Amino acid sequence: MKMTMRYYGKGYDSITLEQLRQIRYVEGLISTLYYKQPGELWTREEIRALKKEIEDGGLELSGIESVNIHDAIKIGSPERDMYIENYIKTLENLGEEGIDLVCYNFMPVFDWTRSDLAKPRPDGSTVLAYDQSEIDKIDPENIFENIDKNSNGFVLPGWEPERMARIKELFEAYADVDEEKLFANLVYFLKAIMPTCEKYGIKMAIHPDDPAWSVFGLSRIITNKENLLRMLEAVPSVYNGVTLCTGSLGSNPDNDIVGIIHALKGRIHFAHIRNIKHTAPGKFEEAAHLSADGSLDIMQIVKALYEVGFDGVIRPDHGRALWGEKAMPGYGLYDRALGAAYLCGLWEMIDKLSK
Ligand code: DNO
Repeated sequence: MKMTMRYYGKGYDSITLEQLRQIRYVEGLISTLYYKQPGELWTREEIRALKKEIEDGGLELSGIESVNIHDAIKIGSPERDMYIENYIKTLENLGEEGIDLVCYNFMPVFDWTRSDLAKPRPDGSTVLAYDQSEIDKIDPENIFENIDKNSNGFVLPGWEPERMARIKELFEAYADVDEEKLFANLVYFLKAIMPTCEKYGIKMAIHPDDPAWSVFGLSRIITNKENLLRMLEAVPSVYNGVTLCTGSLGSNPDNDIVGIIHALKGRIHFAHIRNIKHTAPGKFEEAAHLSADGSLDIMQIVKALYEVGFDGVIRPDHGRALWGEKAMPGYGLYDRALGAAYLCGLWEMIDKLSK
């Protein structure tokens, strides 16, 4: 496995390349062109500039998270073919620049959703938290405002203000997109892009829906083992793969992550490891990576990845906000660095003991 950290790029991230390089456990970065809107074409020059920025900082660009999917593709509206063409051109440009991993999601309107971006813990740190009963009180048209005013001034991934300004219109456009339609639109998209992925060796890694159930009545399909397998079987190319995000899948206590890892053997191209604590049905808060701090057994998860021969890119996912750090919620330096060290420690132990 290759340990990485997520980096939003100069001007967007509170963390510097020097800090990331000094974590030591980290070999590369996962990044994106943060200023791009879903559907916009990425040019080779722009991709090269991102690579250069990271390489000049002494690290490598190990993959992209995310190249976001335009709503027309998810809705299946007539302009989707044009946006798929753009996506293919972006993939070609990424492939020409040597990028072989792309993370994306297929959630309608919202990316990940939380009711609280800074829930205090008894130790004084804060975490992201989700409470369905709180979400039920919020009018979806106001959720952006809720999220935005608590984001420490950062634009959060997947919550682009430009899209959020059109939220009413977006909800209307998704009105008849049920789960079957959304699934068919995902398959249509994947079939169209696979030849390009195969040509360039680009592994597509769909990110699970977070939380792993329908929010605000919008369909969500990448939520459990059965649906993941259905999606992999519908487009059987090895380049059609998954981001194993423990926090997203783990939001539903019925999801057995170790079982999911074994079922997806060979198709997990990227892993996001974080722990969460279930506090009541539909309610959870994020935790330190340490198994004992949450409801997920991170050691068993890492062991399962090892056992299926996972050799892809991994990163510690969201961390707690520690030591007064002001950063993008979930993406501070300190707790993610602790997470990287912990995960590398587990991996080394499992690796050496199994030889
Ligand atoms: C949030 C992230 C997501 C993820 C996208 C992938 O912190 O896990 O925004 O990057 O869903 O497209």
